Order: sequence, then structure tokens, then C-alpha cells
Amino acid sequence: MYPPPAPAPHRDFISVTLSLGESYDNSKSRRRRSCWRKWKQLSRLQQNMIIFLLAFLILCGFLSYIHMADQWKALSGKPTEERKMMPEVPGLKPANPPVLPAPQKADASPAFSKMLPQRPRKHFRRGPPHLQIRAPNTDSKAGTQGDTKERAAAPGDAHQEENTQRTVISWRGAVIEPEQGTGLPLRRAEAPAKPSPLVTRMQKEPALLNERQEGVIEAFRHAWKGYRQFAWGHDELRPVSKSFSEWFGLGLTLIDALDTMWILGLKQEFEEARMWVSQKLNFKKDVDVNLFESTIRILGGLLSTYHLSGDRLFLRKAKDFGNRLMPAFMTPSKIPYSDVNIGTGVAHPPQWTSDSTVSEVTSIQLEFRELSRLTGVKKFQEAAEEVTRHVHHLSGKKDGLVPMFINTHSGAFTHLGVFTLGARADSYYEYLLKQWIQGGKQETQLLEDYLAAIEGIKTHLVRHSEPNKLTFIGELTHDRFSAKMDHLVCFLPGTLALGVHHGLPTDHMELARALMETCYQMNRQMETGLSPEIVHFNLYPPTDNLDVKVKPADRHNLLRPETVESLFYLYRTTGDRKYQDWGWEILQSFNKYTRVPSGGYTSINNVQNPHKPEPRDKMESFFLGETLKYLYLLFSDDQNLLSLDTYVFNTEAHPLPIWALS
Ligand code: DMJ
Repeated sequence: MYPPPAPAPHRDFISVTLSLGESYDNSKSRRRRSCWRKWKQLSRLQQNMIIFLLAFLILCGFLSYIHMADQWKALSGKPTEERKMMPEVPGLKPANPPVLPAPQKADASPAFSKMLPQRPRKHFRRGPPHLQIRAPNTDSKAGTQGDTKERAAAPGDAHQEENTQRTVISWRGAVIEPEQGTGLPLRRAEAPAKPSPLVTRMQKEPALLNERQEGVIEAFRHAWKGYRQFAWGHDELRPVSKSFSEWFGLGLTLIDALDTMWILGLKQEFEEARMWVSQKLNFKKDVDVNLFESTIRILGGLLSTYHLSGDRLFLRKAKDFGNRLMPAFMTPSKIPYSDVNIGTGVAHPPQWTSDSTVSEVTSIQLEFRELSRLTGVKKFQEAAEEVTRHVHHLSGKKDGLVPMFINTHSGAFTHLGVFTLGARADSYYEYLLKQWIQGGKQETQLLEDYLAAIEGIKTHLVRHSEPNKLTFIGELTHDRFSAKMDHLVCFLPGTLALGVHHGLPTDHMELARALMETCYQMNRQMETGLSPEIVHFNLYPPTDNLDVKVKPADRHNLLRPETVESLFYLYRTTGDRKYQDWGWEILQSFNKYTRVPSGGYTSINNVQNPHKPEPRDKMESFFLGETLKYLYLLFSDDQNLLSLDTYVFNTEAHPLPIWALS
């Protein structure tokens, strides 16, 4: 056995050999030999350090090369004009200019199975997953036919734009020249890269309309005649006294009705209304507006009209208005105040409380999110989604059901223990589902809250009436059930059907059908064929054959849309023509009992007295914005007319695009 060899002594120094006297030889081979010798003279630690350093430098060089190459490619790939159109939003630098993508066909595959509320998720994707703030398709023929030909705008300079742009809108092939003074080309493209399906449709010859659709158009024209003659530019028509009423003083009916005119093909009326928006609509006004009502009617109306027509005037107005609403969110809890002065920027709660209404603060998100997507300005979306996030985590719910009030200071629910699907809570549920659809079904928290709420509704609020066993939704006050149902609740069958269309559990459809029948009966069992504002269902067999009782104070009808809204969804999703027939009956009742000969329709005081329905002398803006629009869509057999896979309607019936996922 040999002893193991002694380890070589460890050398932590560099030995330098001076070769004095050797002739100078600077040949390559000599230099290589001398480098190699020096390398060999280094300790292992020194060698390792040098190798590591070199590897690190090579890696860094490689990575920065890739990064630079990408940037260069991106820049050189974009036309100069497009680079000029980068958003000029202070404090925000989106990579690409905001532009409206072609609406996306939503994925109808049943996504809910993976997202049941019982399984809390660790990570939620908040906010629209893909804002689609991408470069306009400069190759596309966008705007060469059909939509607005404005192309660039100085951001934040609406007034100047208004006076210098020249807009051309085409209408079913005809070119509409705008009023004088809307000239020069814009600097930013916000118009759709491609015309939306509806814009395209408008360029063709008018679709063949059926008799019922013609009936709706006739009704709209009659309503518009009254508004135009007696209330032009004011909020609401008072058709009996041939005058008007103001709420915000912003031409509410006109704005609410814009997209309905576009959809119904009322070219001349639309053109005239557009002129008013262009020349007279001014948001710089010392006036208090209700955040919710003005968001769903004005902001929603402007955004959908922009989307359908491609006319940038409406987007500029929407952005201006959205900015003026923002002070409402400046509260200690970030739950917005109910009112804001759009001229002074002062926001406040109602005089008697610091509470806001839950449905109001949770039903402005579709509009604010869309405004952010179109403008690239994130603050709208962020403020609105902060509310959704906050409410999601709040205690005080009952199996997904929310109370009706929320405090703007503490951010907590107040008036606990009262649960309804009617006034003050209704559209909270609607917007959970619709935001989920709008965002391409990515935001699972919204879906979970929606599904939980529907289960809560089934457990606590659904009952059956006597004698006809109608399924209805009641209310709960500190665990005491009340058989009271607002007509407002009739949005629910439609929302349930929409959810099923987008892949949610099919048992929701059973509830939707049953509730639809009930809402129809709420109209049918009244002498005028029109539903009262509130009904009470019989829980015990009555002496007559009627399921509903109406209190004298609840006998009015405000021309509300909820029943016909749901009929539209039920017909679209089932194809059952009885829903069209029911809608037709309701339109005839409106014509019989609410139509004012000189123009306009009026809300009435007593749906149970066909001889004396007592006109209230007011035509609400949602009669044109919602009721007639849903009737027209209900009577259409064209599934692609505002397809449920492409659009989502806000709670005021203004269609907004479902976001395309990239
Ligand atoms: C409309 O403003 C909206 O539909 C809102 O969601 C409820 N109230 C009216 C219609 O009834």
C-alpha cells in the first residue's frame, strides 16, 4: 500500500516571472502562450471568480441585446403617424394609444364549473384582464366608410376640437355632413379600428322590419314628437301640460335616447339630436347630479352612442363628463357620495345622512371601466373597482345578499338585516354578472359573488303565491319575510337568462322562466295591462282568483322597462315566441293608457282604473332609453342585432362592447 500523495500546497498569490534578456516576440502564439501561463499561475479561486465575472457580463450583454432589439422592432414597425398618436395623458403612459377593438364574441363555454363560490381562490385577477389599449390597426379601412372619419384630437381640448373638427358620419350608405364648425382632422385615433357589427349594418339598406318593430318605431316617433316640440334640450317631457321638467338640466331624455334612435334607424332624429349635443350640451355647469343616475344615463348613453356610431364627439363628451364625476369618490372610505356638482367639483351625500345606496355605488362600474378602456385614463376604472373590492370584503351580507345602505365615512353597511332585490339593491346583482361578462369572464370574484347571491335569493327570498303558485321574490326584514315585490325586481329573469346564456347553471333558467311568468302576470292582472310600481303577493288563498294585491300608494306606472327588458332576454335565449306576444300586449297597453295625443307618453297614477288612469304628466327618460329599445329588440328575429355574445347592456339599456381578450 502506498501512502496517499501529499496535497499540493494551496497558492493564493500570483507569481510574476520577469524574463529579462529574452528577445521581444509579440507574435500571436507567444501572446497566447504568455496569457495561458498567466492563467495557470492564478489560484483556483481567482480563476473561478474571473470565469463567473465573464459569464455574468455575457449574460447581461445578451439580455440587453434582446430588449433593445424588441424596442427597435416595435418602433420601426409602427408608422410615424401612429407613433404621434401616443396618448398624452398626464401621469399615465400607456404603451399604446387607446382604441376601441372590434367587440369580442364571448366564450360561451360553461366556465362556471371551475369557479364555484364554495372554493375560495388564492389569486383573483382584479380589473379588466386586458384593457385592449392597443395600437390602432392602421391597415384597416376604419372610418373609410361607415364610421366617423375624425382621426386625431388634441387631448383635453374639447372646446377647440368642437370648433375645428369636421365629422362625417355615414348612415346606411348615406353621408351625413355635420353642422358647420366641426372641422380639422384630429391627432389621436379613438374611433374603432373596425366598424362594429351594428355600424356595418347601418351602412346597408334598412333591414326588413316586421309589423311589431314598425309599431315601436311609430311609438318612438310619437314620444319624440312631444319631446322635440315641448321639451327640446330639457331633461323630461311633461306631455299633458306640454312643458318640461329639469332634474340635472342636461337634456337627459335626449342623451338617453341617442342610441335608441341609432338602433331604430331614425336618421333624421339622430342627426338633429347630435347637433344639439355638439352645440348645446355643456357640462361646465353649477349643478348637482346624482352619481348613479347620471352615470347610467348620460355616461352610459354617450359611450354606447360613440361605440355604435363611431362618432368621437360622444367620446369626448363622455370623457369630460366622467372627469366631472370623479370628486364623488373623494370620501374617507372611497365609497362615493351620492351627489356631485359637475361645475364646482364639490361632492356630498344627501342632506339627511352620510350613507350612500348600495345599488348606486355598485352599478357604475361598467361605464367607468369602459371609459378607462377607451381613453387610456385609468383613474375611472380604479375608483369604480375600488368600490367593488371593498364591498366584496364587507361583513353584513346574508348568503350573498347585501343590505341597502353603505356609509361613506366608515365604509360599512348600515341598516343591517334588510334584504331586497328591489330599489336600492337591484342592480348590485345585475352588475356582478355584467362586469364578469364585460371583462371576458376572467374576474372570478365577481362571478363568485353573483352565484352566491343567486343561492341566497333562492334560500331566503323566493316563495310561491296563492292561488296560482306564481314564483316571486319577496323581502326580508330582520328575518321576517314580506311578500312585497317591486316592479324593479323584474330585471331579474332577464339577468338570470343572460347568465345561463354565458354558461351559468341551467337551474337559473328555471327560475328565470318562472319569474318571467310572474312579471307578466303583474301586468296582466291589472285592468290596464300595466304593472303597478309595487305588488304584494297572496301567501294564503284569496277570495278572488288574483295572486297580487296593490296598495293605493303603489298603483302608479312610470313607463318602466324591467318586464320588457326581461322578455327580450328570455326570447333571445329560448326562442319562445310567447315572450314576443307578451311584449306586444304591453306595448298596446302603453298606447292605450299612456299615450298623449299631442305627443309623448305619460306615467299614470292608477293601473287598476282603465277609465281614469290619471296621467302624472311626465315621460321618464328611460321610456325612450330602455322601454322602447328593449321592445324593438324583442320583436326582432335577428340574433345578431346587438348580439348577447358581443355586447352587454348597462342598467339603462345602453349596449357596451364585451372586451376582447388578447
Ligand atoms: C332605470 O334608470 C334603470 O333601469 C335603473 O336600473 C332602474 N330604474 C330605471 C328604470 O326603471
